[in-house]
Amino acid sequence: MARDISVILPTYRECENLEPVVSRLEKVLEGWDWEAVFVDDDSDDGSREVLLRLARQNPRVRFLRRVGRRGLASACIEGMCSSAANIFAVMDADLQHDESLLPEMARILSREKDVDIVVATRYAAGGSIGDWSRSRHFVSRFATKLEKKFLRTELSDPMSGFFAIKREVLDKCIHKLAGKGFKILLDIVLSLPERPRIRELPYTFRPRLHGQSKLDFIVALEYLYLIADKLFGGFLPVRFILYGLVGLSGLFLHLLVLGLAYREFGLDFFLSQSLATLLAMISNFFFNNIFTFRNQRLKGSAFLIGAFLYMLICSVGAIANIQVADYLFSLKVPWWVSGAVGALVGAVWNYAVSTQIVWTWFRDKFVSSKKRISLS
Ligand SMILES: Nc1nc2c(ncn2[C@@H]2O[C@H](COP(=O)(O)OP(=O)(O)O)[C@@H](O)[C@H]2O)c(=O)[nH]1
Ligand SMILES: [Mg+2]
Repeated sequence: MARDISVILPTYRECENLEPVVSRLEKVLEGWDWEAVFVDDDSDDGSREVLLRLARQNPRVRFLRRVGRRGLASACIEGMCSSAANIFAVMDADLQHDESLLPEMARILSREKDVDIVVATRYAAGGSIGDWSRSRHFVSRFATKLEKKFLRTELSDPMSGFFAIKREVLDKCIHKLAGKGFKILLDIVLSLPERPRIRELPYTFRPRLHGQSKLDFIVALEYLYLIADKLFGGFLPVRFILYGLVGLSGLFLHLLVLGLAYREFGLDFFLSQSLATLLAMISNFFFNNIFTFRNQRLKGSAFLIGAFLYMLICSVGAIANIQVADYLFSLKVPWWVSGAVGALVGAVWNYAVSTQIVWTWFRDKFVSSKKRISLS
């Protein structure tokens, strides 16, 4: 017998919220055949002990422990895949989502044939977004506008993390899901072959009582990444676009330093180009580590050794760069064209080799598998 509804709760360091969330579910879902699936990414705050106890005491509670990985979207997907229910509701485990909406969600999806997904929304009439910080407000509104302009899913709150979906609807898109980042709802809606029929239920987003939000600035990046992936992913990998953008910022810095050193301070062209190359290399490593390879980000000693390795590899590119630039300059090509062509020659080498060596080979060898947690 399949349960009526399975509530999937992704958790990371929510130790104090786990028991209260189960009691609230018991209250609101009385009369339903429900289960709660907690998907915890190996939290180190004692969540595991609490979840084990809850799962042992209460047959409605299940606990899926993931190790070596982080990521809200993939946690939700795996939680749904582990369940035999016909309706899945994805809900945060931090008590910010209003669980009293769950019976209505289950009612709509079990009785109404023409609804695929029910979304609890913070923006529709009657809904509110509680006590978010101003930056979070701004990011959320910006992302929503972006989504409305480019993707037009007709979701009034595309960043909502509280929704319910029928099993057969999920089945239609499960192989296409990016499964990355935080915005699982948008991922599902954009991966379905046809526009899903959506019903929205407004609610008030509650303030957090215990624990901390894991999503703030990063939420914007992940969200933009998902939108870019859906827009261009088919023919141009987003990582390549990011590498290109970081490279452009490096080129800008390169020309700025070159201009200052050569024109303003009257240094020799060869020396100026070398200095510009070194600074651009450091800046490129830093930003690639934050943005382009954020899923494999190097930290602590791995960051320092990785930076050294990156510079070593890039110095081969840099030698080619400086030689080419110096040669062009000697042919009376303007300083800024010589500098830019040199930097481009170096960039091709850097991308090809450093990607493979620094963020793949070195990381696999140096960073212990426990620390090598990637956001998926
Ligand atoms: N399994 C898992 N859950 C996560 C991860 N990051 C956040 N969560 C959970 O996802 C839910 C929403 O996260 P939260 O930080 O409260 O986001 P906010 O409400 O948007 O500030 C909470 O239940 C978190 O514990 C993660 O990497 N893995
Ligand atoms: Mg929250």
